[in-house]
Amino acid sequence: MKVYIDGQFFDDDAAKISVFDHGLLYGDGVFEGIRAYNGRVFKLAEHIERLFYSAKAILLTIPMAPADLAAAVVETCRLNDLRDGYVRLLVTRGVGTLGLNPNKCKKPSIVIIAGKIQLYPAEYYETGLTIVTVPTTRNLHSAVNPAIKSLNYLNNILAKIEANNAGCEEAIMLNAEGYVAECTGDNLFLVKGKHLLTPPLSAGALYGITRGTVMDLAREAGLIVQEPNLTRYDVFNADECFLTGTGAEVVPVVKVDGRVIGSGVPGPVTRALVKAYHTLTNATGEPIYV
Ligand code: PXG
Repeated sequence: MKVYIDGQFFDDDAAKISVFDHGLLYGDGVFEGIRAYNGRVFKLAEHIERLFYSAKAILLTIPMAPADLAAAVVETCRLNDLRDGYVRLLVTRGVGTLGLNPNKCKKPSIVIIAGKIQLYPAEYYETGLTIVTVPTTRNLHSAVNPAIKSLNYLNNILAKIEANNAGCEEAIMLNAEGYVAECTGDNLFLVKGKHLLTPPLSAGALYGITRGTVMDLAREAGLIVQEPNLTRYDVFNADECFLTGTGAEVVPVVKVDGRVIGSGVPGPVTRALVKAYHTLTNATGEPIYV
């Protein structure tokens, strides 16, 4: 594998970042998780845009123009003969002192890893996930804003550990007010009649790129897409429930906190959206090989 670091490519074992990089010392940095399908990078411009928004929010100047960064992602995929895979793009605050002051970090580092992704087992898409609500709540907007895809994912990692301890792969995270925010690495959707519902970004959901894509696909399919505040009660009484994310794509949920959702099997709307999403991922995106 060839890993991109600050304009150069390194073999796996030579691809290293300093222990004095504040990305490691403080989780000070931002990242994106991107998928490639069928020789194309899916929604690349959207991921680059979100990376720049995250960076702006933490006053991190990415030392590269968006178009050049997008080209570097494609180049990294090409050098690794990637047709279907996963790209981790990150920007760290860079090497600094042992104090947390980022002003001591003179040069942010850009890393691009193009590899394979560990997917959920295929059976989950057939039978649906069982998930739980966990005690760790989503970050407050007044703290590290949940819209920032920062290198400090500890809050979500704690929620993931709580999910795993309960024997589940994913977990619903509520916000501090008790409304549903999202899952640890996925956005949450409900189907209720002709309506497709997902928590608003103000509830603490990440501005998920798969979320946006699925909302578009749902509108095209004639569903009424809304973003109301949602509670666990709404989840329990939905017709269908599913999660979206770059890694998970569109994955059905059939049980939440011991309550069976709808008929207990992945529903027709979820199945149709899974199919529409696959069609789109296979046919669109930034070409890697021209
Ligand atoms: N919420 C959170 C907190 C996320 O981290 C999503 C929602 C879905 O967003 P996208 O833009 O991907 O639709 C994410 C994304 C991983 C992994 O390694 C995590 C994500 C994406 C890809 C891989 O677990 N999280």
